[in-house]
Amino acid sequence: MIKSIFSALNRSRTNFLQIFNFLSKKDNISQDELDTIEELLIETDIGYDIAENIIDIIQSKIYDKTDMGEAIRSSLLKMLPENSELDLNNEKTVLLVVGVNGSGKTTTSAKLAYYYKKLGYKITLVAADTYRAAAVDQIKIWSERVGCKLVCNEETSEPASVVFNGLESAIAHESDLVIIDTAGRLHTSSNLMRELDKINRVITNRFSVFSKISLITIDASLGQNSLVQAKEFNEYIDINGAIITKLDGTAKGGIVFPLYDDLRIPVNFIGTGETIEDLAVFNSIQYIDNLLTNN
Ligand SMILES: Nc1nc2c(ncn2[C@@H]2O[C@H](COP(=O)(O)OP(=O)(O)O)[C@@H](O)[C@H]2O)c(=O)[nH]1
Ligand SMILES: [Mg+2]
Repeated sequence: MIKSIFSALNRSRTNFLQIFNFLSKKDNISQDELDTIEELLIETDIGYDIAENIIDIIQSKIYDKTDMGEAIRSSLLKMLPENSELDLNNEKTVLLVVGVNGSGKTTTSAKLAYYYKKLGYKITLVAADTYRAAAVDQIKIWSERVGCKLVCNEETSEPASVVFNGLESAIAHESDLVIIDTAGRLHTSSNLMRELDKINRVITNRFSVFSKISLITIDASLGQNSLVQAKEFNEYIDINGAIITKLDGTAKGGIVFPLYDDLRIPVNFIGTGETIEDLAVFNSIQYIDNLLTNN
């Protein structure tokens, strides 16, 4: 698992190493050189503000390279919460998985079911993406693989009603954890958000025995675009955490920083492949070390 994050962050790490390598030979630095460094930083998806922060550190520590590396590392570390583990508080919990089409909601819902089942939770998976028949088939296969209960209702196209049935069934079966996979695309985002709001209300108004955690799946390969998407979802439903998916691909991974810095959305898990095992708890120290160093 550690190895796959390491290779995933290769593109960003190359930029950081290029910067450190360049700086190791310099005692002063021109504006042009700083601009080039800033471009390399922005390419990693960390965003403009954080790139500026790093530039300030570089300028102030140009005479002390050891200190510079450590200062950059600790400024990045300070930007993220210390503990990223999702706290289920020993309460009955609903994980509502939202995100744009193709970002990995269904796959991640199955991965989460597998992860928590291994920890001893009794899981109900709810297929609330009622718009595509293929979506229900896909999640059926996953739930069989995980070995957990699945609630889907092919007779209704009303996601909030599937959620209602799912939660009733979870109570009847004494599940501790309900994972709800939602749809990602309706013709307009306001329709999608209205529908998520309806699902939200069913959970909070009718099933207050469950505490609710809304998680967004973010396709890391989309870079800064995914930040815009997260912002939009966060305006309609309060997003509590994120799962960065497809970190095994060509993603740069810097998105983790502006996501928390701008939107206060912590990353709880990362997805590093297409099988149910390819999910790991996000670890900020490991992540930053993989981003900055070659070992
Ligand atoms: N490589 C890789 N592919 C992923 C990951 N998560 C999801 N996928 C793939 O992305 C595609 C869309 O995933 P899906 O779960 O159907 O997305 P949804 O539309 O948001 O439900 C599928 O082909 C998945 O196999 C990941 O962490 N790594
Ligand atoms: Mg899906």
